[in-house]
Amino acid sequence: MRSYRNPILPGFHPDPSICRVDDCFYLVTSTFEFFPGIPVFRSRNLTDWHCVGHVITRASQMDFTGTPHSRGLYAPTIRHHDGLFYVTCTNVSGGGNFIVHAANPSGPWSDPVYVRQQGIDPSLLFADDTCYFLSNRSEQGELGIYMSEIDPLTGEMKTPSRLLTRGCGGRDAEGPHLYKIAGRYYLMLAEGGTEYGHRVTMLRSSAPYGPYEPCPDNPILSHAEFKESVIACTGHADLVDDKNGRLWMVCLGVRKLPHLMLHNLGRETFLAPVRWEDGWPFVGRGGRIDLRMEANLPGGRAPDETARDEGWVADLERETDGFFDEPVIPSEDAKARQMREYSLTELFDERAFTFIRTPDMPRYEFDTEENTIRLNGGQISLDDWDGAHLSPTFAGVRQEEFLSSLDTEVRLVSAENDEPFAGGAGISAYYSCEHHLDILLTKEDGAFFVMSRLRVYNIEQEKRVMVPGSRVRLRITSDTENYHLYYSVDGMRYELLDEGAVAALCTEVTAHMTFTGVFLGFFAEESEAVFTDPHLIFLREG
Ligand code: 6LW
Repeated sequence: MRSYRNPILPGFHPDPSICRVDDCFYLVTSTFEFFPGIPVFRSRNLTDWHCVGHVITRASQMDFTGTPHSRGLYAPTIRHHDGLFYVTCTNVSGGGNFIVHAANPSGPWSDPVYVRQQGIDPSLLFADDTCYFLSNRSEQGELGIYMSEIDPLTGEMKTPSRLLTRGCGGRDAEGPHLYKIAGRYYLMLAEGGTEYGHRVTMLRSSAPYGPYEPCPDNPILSHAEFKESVIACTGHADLVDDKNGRLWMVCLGVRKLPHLMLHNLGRETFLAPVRWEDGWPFVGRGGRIDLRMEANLPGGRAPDETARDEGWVADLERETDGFFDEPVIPSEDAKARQMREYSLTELFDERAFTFIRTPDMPRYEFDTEENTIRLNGGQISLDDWDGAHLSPTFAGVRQEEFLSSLDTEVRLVSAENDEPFAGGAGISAYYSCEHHLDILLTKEDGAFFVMSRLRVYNIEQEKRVMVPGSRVRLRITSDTENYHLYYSVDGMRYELLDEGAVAALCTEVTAHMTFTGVFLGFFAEESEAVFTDPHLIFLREG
C-alpha cells in the first residue's frame, strides 16, 4: 500500500477521462475557451502526472475567437483502439460533438470530424468490432443518455441514436461512460448537476442497448451528504484498470474554502481505488474520497515524471526564505506543507502556459535562457469590455493551491520615451473577463504608477501609487481569504497596495454559470513589456 494525495491534478482540471496503453495511463480534462485545448497527461503510477501535449493546438483545427467565458470545450473522453488515440468532446460554441485522433498522444491530433448526435459529454466504447458513441441527447435533441454506432474516423452515424436510460433519479444525467467488463455492459453516469449535489451512478446490462438495471448501492460516489469534508461536488468520473487487474476511478471534485460553499481553484481531478464485489464497483471509502488515501498503486515513475516530484520540498524554512509574508501561511505546522516552485523553464517543461482564447502568438516571446517573457499587448484588455470575446495578451498558469505566490519584475519598454501612452502591463489573478484582480505598471502625464485594479462583475476598484521608473517588481500572493497585491521598487522591500477577497474569484459568485478556476498570469495592454525572473510558488497543506 502507498499513500497518495488528492487531488492528483490540482487546480482547474475538470471532467477527467482516462485510458491505459500497456503500463502508461493517459488523462484529458476540459478547457472551455482557453488555449491550447484539452491537455493530455501521462503517468505510470496514477499520481505523478506530466503534460505530454494538447489535443487542440491549431486555429485551423478549432478557433476560440468569439467564445464567451465557460463556453467552448466541455467534457472530453479519451480512448485507445487499434494503435490510435481518440478524443471526443463538444464545442458548445459551435460545431457540437466531434472526434479527433492521433497515433502519438503528444500530437499532432487530427482535424475534428463532427457527429450528428447532439448533447454534451460524448464518449466512445470500442467493443466487438463496433464503435459506440454516447452523449446526453439524441440526434433530434431529445434529453436522455443516447447511443449510436459510428465510424470514429469520419464521425458518420451508422445507426440512429437509441435511448439507454434517463438516469437513476438525479437531475441532469450526463457524462456517460460505457465499459464492457466480464461480458457485461456497465454504464456510468454523472447526475445531480456539477454543483454540490453531483454524484456518480452505475447501471449494467447484458446487452449494449439494455435494458439497464441500476446498482443497488447508487450513488457509487457522492459527497452531497458529506459536509465535513473539504472535498465537494464529486462526480463526472471515468474508470480504468491497471496491469495488475485493479480498477481505478478518476473524477472531478472541488476543494471548498474553509467553512464555505465556495471554490476558486476550479474543479480538480481526484483518484479513488475501486473494489469489485458481486459484479458491482465500490469506490474509495464507502463512496467517498479523501485528501490522503492509501492504495495499491501501479507502476513506478517514468523518468520524465521524477522531475516534477523533485519540485516538492519539505524543508520550508529554508526554501520559502521569507518569500511569503506572514498572512500567507495560516498554519503553524510547516511539516504538513509541501512546496512546489516553478521557474520559467519548469513552466515550459510542464506545458503550463495557457492563453485566453486562440492567441495571437507573435505577441508572445518566452526566453528561458534569459528568463524573460516579452509581451506585446494590443488593444484588447482583460475586461473584454465590448463583449467581442477576443484574446487579450495574457499568459497564465492554473492556480494549484490556495497558498500561492507569483512574483516578477516588469519593465514597461514602450513607455520609455516621450510618446503619449495609455497602456499598462502586470500580473493578474484571473478567473474570467468579469472577475480578475490585477496589479500593473502604467504611465500617465510622464509619470509611472503602480496600479491595482480589482474587477468583480460590474464593480471596479483602482488604487495607484507613483513609482520612480519604468521597472518595478510585482507580486500577487494568496491564502484562503484574500489575494494580496504587492509591489517593490528596490526588489527587496514589498509594499501592499491592495487586497481582493478570494470569494470574488469563486465559481459560485459569478453572475452567469461558469465552470473554470483561477489562473495566475502575465498580461500587457496597449504596451510592450518585459517580465524578468518570473517565479511561481504553490504551497500545499495536509
Ligand atoms: C460537463 C458536464 C459537467 O460537460 O459540467 O461536471 C460540464 N459535469 O458533464 C462542463 O464541464
